[in-house]
Amino acid sequence: MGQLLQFLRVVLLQAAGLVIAFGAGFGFAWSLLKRIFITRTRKVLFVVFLFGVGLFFISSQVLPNTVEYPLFMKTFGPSMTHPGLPFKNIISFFRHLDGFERVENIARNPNEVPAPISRDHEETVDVFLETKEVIAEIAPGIFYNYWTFDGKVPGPFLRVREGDKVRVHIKNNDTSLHPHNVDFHAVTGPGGGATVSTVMPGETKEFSFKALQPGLYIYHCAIPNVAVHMTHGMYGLILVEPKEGLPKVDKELYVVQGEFYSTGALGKEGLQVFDGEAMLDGHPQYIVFNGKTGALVDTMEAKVGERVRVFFGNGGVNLISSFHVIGEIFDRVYSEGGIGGDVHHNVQTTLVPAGGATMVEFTLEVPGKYMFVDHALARLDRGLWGVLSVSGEENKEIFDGVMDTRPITGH
Ligand SMILES: [Cu+2]
Repeated sequence: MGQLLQFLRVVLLQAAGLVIAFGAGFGFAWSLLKRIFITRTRKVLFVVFLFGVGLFFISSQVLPNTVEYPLFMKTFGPSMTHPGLPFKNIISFFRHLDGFERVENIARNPNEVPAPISRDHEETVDVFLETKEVIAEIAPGIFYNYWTFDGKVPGPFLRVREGDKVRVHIKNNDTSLHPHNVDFHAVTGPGGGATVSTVMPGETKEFSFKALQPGLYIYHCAIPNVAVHMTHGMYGLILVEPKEGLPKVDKELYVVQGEFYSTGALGKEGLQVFDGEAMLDGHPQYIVFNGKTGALVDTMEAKVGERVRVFFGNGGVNLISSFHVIGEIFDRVYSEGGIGGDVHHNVQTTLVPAGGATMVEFTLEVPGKYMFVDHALARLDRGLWGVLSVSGEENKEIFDGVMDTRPITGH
């Protein structure tokens, strides 16, 4: 209830501001008219004339079809839904606020990667996904209504083998307020599965597909407005391993970049309402790895001598990622997540498009802290960074120097 009042306060303040501005403007115009036109009839006629002209020019632009937030949004996507939130949804969200699960930590642990597939034959693999709308912190003290696969962002890392038949079981939790579905980029078929997997709250569905081509693929919810569902956290990765498997490594990490659009400015505390206009404009308040700021701090560790593979995806919905690990060079990059084509060697920064993925591999030679970033570095301040801590023996042959531990405060 308190949160609803907080949201309504913003809307009411905006409305009050508008009334005050219009009132003062009208009073000012009226006092001017008094001087120009002497008779009352002429004054009134002139005001009616201005009102008529104004109505003619703005009517087609601003009259909303439904009452929603933000007001007056008009878009041209393939579905009838656009990134505004109908007021009735906002009200029902706040009415059900107590019914939502509060998730202590929305971030998917980057170490949650299933072991490589050891079998040498095709199988039918069952995959279970549950769509769930929850409330969790995006940053300390800042709460967001996440829509998820299995209550974490990103959804679970799925691992199958080329040629496998994948049987997908999708359930929409009964506390959800929206329908959801799943579109796997690994699927050959209409909508990547979205056309046959839409589940209303409380509903369960099943469909299957054959994993024809090896690669690392994004999966995501594709209910219109698709961008709105994705940017609430509905994405994850599925790896279709090639028949011969991938080269052996010592550690595999799972990282997905995503954008979050809130009406409150960056750092504004409390429960944040989704901002459809900011999404259309491509101005996210938060850009993060694994669902929240700090998700990859104190969660990634490795040892000198280990070979690391990062499964990296980009949930979008606007930005392209320039994925880079500070202090490392990617020995191998499976560009755009494709397996079976050329592998790129000795790459510093690799592009990952929205709705795309990549796999990078490197060997750790020297201990220390290695930052994961999108090298569009202005995004660091929106939360887009993580740290891989590497312990082990120094190797002066490769890296030698004295660490400067003085605080650096200059600009
Ligand atoms: Cu959805």
